[in-house]
Amino acid sequence: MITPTIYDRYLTALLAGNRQAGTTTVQKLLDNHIQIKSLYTDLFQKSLYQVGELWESNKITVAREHMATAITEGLLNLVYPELFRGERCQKKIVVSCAANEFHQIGGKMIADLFETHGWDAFFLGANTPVDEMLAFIDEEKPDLAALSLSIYYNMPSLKSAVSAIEAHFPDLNILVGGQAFRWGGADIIHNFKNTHLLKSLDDLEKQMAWPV
Ligand code: B12
Repeated sequence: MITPTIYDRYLTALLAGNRQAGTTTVQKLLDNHIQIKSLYTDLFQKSLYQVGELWESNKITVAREHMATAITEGLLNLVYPELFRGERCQKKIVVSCAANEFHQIGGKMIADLFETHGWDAFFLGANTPVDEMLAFIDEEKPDLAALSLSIYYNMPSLKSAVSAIEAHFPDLNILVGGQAFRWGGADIIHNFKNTHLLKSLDDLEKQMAWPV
């Protein structure tokens, strides 16, 4: 469990650039069998949202925000051995960010969570051009696709990606999510029959046995 003391110690280490202390905290939580979902939301996501607020209110520099983000991406790799422990279910998902979307940590978490449930998760990262995404889906023939969006003004880009995927792969279900949907966007998704907006990792886990 992530107590307020653990969280505060972690955030202090993150902002100070103390990778060793950050690693120790995360490794201890993993050794104590913390749920991956809790580690992701209650430590990594929570601290990065706080970093975002500090950055927005000019309390930390862009450089310090970049450093905290880079450290978090490194710490996510500590979780790697945990991802593949469960039984494999022979299902595939392709997870990506839309074109012009550079926030990739949320999408990576989605891919990781599917991996812990036995899926083969292909994570394409940030800013994937639509044509490249289509070509990859065609090569891998996944059971499901997922798109992550953080910036609301990138909604047209997400819409283009969803529209192209549905046109080329009419039977493929598409999950969309990310903090861009805090500011709206659900109406856009309603126009696509195979596209489903999920608000959180809890909602995602409920859908994990997606009927594909
Ligand atoms: C790190 C960061 C960056 C980095 C990203 C690097 C990287 N490697 O990812 C960089 C420097 C590139 C960046 C750039 C920008 N950023 Co920025 N960034 C952040 C920051 C601090 C953390 C992002 C993060 O990783 N969060 C943690 C993850 C885990 O959270 P998450 O993405 O929400 O994901 C969770 C859920 O949403 C969900 N989820 C996510 N995807 C999906 C998909 C599916 C299918 C499902 C089911 C669920 C799901 O699951 C995840 C786990 O729970 C945020 C602050 C914040 N509030 O997040 C600002 C933030 C997102 N950025 C912001 C802004 C404004 C920008 C810039 C426009 C700044 C600028 N002027 O250049 C650019 C835009 C770049 C672009 N075109 O994309 C604003 C967005 C405000 C808004 N209204 O849209 C924020 C909120 C900062 C703020 N104001 O507080 N940023």
